[in-house]
Amino acid sequence: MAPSVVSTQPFAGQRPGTSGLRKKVKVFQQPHYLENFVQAIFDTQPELRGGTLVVGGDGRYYNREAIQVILRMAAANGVAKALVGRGGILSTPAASCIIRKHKAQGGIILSASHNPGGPEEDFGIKFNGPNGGPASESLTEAMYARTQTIDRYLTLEAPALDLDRDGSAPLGDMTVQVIDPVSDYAALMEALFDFNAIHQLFNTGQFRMRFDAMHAVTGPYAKEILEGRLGAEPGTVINGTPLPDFGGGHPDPNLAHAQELVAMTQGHDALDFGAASDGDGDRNMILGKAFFVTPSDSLAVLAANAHLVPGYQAGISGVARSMPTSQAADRVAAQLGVECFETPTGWKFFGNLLDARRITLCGEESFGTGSDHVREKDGLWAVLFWLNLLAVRRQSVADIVREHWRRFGRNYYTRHDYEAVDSAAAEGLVDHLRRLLPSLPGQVLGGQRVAYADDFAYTDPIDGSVSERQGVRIGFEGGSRIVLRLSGTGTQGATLRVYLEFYEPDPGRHDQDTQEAMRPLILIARELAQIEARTGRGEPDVIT
Ligand code: VG1
Ligand code: CO
Repeated sequence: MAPSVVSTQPFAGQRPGTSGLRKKVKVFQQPHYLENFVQAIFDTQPELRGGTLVVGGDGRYYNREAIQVILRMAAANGVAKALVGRGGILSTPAASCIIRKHKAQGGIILSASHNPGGPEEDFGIKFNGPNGGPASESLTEAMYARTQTIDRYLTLEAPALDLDRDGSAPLGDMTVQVIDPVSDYAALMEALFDFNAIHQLFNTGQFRMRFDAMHAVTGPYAKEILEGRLGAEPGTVINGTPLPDFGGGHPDPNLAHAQELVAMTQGHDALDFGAASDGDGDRNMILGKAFFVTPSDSLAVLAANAHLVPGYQAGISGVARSMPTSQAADRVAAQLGVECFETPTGWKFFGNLLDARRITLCGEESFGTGSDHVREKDGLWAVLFWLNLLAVRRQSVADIVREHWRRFGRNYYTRHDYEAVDSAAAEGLVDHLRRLLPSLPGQVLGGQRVAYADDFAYTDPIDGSVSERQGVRIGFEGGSRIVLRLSGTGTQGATLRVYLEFYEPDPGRHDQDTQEAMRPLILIARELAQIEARTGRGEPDVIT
């Protein structure tokens, strides 16, 4: 089988966003569209020649077809071995784990994460490097640049491979090995957490939980780990079979999209613990009995309690959070006497800090938490971490969080999303804010004085690379913040994200309703950014 060279022409717009290239399935189905981007990966990643490539995805519509295309192109581009998850399935954190464990030169993950799936919905592709983490900004820029000059790609004429049975088969000069998508990942979890303690917690019969896989990739992982290895009752995992259209929903674990699970944690028969993960398994939502843990608080609680978990019992070296994430973790880091970093949005910015062992834990407000065990955020990992804490501390989720607030103060936090906004209007809004920034410091808005106002820029402390224009920050004396940025993962118009935070040290004021408590700040943000006038939207589409 000799590789064939196919002529092609560049497509506009193949620039990866916050997490890979995401477009409508219909866009990816255009002849040569996927191929061009995949060839740009091979052209910018010479280490893959003669190396090992991990391939898998979240099971969404077009996953299997895309994997066959990628495997033929990998063989034609001289990859020696491809490791593919059975059925084309690999969660994002499992792919990261497998790249590291098998010392692969990289991995291609097919996912648009929490975006809906199906013929009319979204598809995505991202490249992770040999450390198991998302390609850096300079690498994704190099890929993008390559897509703009590409004139050929390499592939093989070959029939589709059977991806549903474990084992090896040749494809040209490459070996394709179909592997169990779960076992390496499950073994890693078992090495980090006290499975006996969690098993005992389930055995008490006093503890009831559900894990909502949202018809997405974590179903098989959660079933094997929670029901199989930890002895949770059968049926603990709900919506546990990955479906190409995720059952028609948004596989996004938040209060808006995981309502079925949220309802189970409320009322007279409420669960003790509820958790959910997203399309590709890297996000998590943590719920207690009638209690929602904000992702920002979750990171802070995990950092404060890490020493109680076997994998982190020696302590943590540092913490990092994305800029819009609340400053709750900063307070823990200060008390532990470890470093704390503020990075731009997106997991790729944590990679260098993790590789350099400057941080052990990191997280984002967007339901992402993780550690140095892989180089991606990891939904099931966060759930197991919480279960381990519940088993050791023998307290409810709410009690653990309330105690945390008493100790560190509470960072009230909310995010308001305005989705599918006209792109020009959204750009105009951000430009308007940027122009406003120099005049804000010192001004008193709604009774609070502005301490600083800037467009966030980040200098990576390890390689010195600079990332600018990462979101508008307005900080007040006393710790409140308003942050605004445009999403880099959407596929339709623009999504405006408004992040709001205020700090309350007084334990007597820790039980306020979040939206009520944040009202003054919400109004300041709307007015400053002229949201309604510029976008025509009076209220956000999604509040988390
Ligand atoms: C969003 C989140 C960001 C996250 C990214 C990928 O990006 O805000 O924190 O890293 O999604 O997550 P944006 O640019 O839309 O705000 V995942 O689970 O969709 O891969
Ligand atoms: Co995701």
